[in-house]
Amino acid sequence: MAITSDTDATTAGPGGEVRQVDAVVIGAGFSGLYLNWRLRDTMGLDVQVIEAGDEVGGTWYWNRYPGARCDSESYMYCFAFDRDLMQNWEWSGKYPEQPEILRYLTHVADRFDLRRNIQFGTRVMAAHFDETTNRWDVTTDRGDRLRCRWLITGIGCLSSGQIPDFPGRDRFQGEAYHTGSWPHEGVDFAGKRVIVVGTGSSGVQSIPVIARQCEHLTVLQRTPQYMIPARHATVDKAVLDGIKQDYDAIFDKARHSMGGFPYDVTDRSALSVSEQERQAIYEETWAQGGFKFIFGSFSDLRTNLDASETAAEFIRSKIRQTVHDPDVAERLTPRDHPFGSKRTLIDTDYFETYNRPNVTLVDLNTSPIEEITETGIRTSDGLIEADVIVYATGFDAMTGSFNRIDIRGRGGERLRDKWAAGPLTYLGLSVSGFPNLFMITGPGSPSVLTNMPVAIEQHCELVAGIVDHLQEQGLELIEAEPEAEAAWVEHVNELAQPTMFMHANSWYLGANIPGKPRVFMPYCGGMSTYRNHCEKVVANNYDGFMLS
Ligand code: NA7
Repeated sequence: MAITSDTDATTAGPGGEVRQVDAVVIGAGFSGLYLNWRLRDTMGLDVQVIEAGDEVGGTWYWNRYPGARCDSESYMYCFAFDRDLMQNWEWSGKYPEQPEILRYLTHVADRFDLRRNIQFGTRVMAAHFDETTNRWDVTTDRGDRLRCRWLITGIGCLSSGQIPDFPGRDRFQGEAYHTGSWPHEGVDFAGKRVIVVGTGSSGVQSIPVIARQCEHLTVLQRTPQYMIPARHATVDKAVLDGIKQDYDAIFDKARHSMGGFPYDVTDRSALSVSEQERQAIYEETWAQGGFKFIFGSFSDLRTNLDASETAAEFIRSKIRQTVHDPDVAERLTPRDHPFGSKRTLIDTDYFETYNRPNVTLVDLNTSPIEEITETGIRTSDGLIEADVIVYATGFDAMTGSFNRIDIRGRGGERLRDKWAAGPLTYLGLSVSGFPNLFMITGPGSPSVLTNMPVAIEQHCELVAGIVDHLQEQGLELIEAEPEAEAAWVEHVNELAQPTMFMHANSWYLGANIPGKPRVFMPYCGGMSTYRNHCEKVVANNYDGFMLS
């Protein structure tokens, strides 16, 4: 059976009239919704948003797999641009589930009447900069042709799902799904034999839920992961009301923090305390759950291998305590990469799931996949028969969604050619040779290393400020200087070098996609430093940009 995937795209149609607008925004997730409101309603621009899905939501429209949940706490995983919106929305739990986030985003779209200039069910296929008109010419898979002054991408960092090219992949006759393009009607696992391939966030969230629903679940694991318990719970209304009263201060703290969270951050080294004290601190932050284990325990878990190893060993001991079968526990125990080198995962009942009699763990390092057959997946240990295969195999992160669009700048230069050896940007926002193109949370910005809505709002506000400035000054174009871009790329690389991030094969480095250049893509200097830097750029008359 064909695998459902959001990566399908038809070619551009013949096209009719060219529609002139001020701005084309690609995507109607958090970024596109906020930009639409900001540019249209506060600046009076003629904006056209183009969205591939049939509703708003972006990531949260597509990722509907069982157990899909955000690992930022709900009271912080929202917009902060409108006080009434913040005060009126009620989150139900500590971590918001996908349906609740989607409800929130549809509520935002309703509240600000955002749908009327969003074209749904449409993919942007190409965007070419025309140097004679200083405009972007945009075409879609429905044959639309638009000409705009500003081209802004809100296409997400993890939107191009990837299913590895396993031999025989298309032979499977059962149901097969990628977590990132899950059927909207849901999947009935009752009485079925299921295989989940992959143990990143999507696998780890879905595995416990699928295990409870299906007859038998086999998990195919390539890399065991470090995980911190979420300690998910319903949110007491009184607590939420208290937070709301303090929202201004909370968001201010988040905006000026490392990760976009309003958490108190310690500057204590894991190596500066006694073993007993260290264990006590780990136990305390472990009991709180979520990212507080990182931010609230020690400052050097992501920068010092010895410090990181103390956290790794603590988590390994928790796995041993939780998983009854010592052999299974050992296979689930990460040893080949340091704690903090891959995306830290937040789980609910993940390790406990392996105590269920209907769950089997297969280590792909000792039993590699040989082929997919009509009835299941064959590893070197034999055929695992299945009715359903769930590919929780991740995304062509950060650059994949750009490469799917034929973006061409000055002289017809293709963005995908320019980025052939890794993404080149200034501030993760702008690319030299591609005037008036802005990328919300593009590669080279804090993006995926932060609480996304905080990063998104900062970028959208920066873009709105730039557009406003150019309009006020009667200027036509803004474009990154090649030298500033080169210096930024070097800076982003330099920052990453001493961190744990360089010690694992992660999607941050493009390592999950065969042939993708190994370059650390996000900016890891922190939200606060990045924000300050951007403010200086603006204050210094758009330092690093050419305005004309
Ligand atoms: P991830 O985090 O990229 O996880 C993908 C998983 O699939 C991971 O366990 C991979 O193993 C595994 N994988 C990928 N390719 C293969 C092949 N060829 N064979 C076997 N296993 C494979 O994607 P998610 O969707 O879980 O999460 C993405 C982000 O969404 C997440 O970080 C959050 O920010 C939200 P590997 O670890 O590479 O060995």
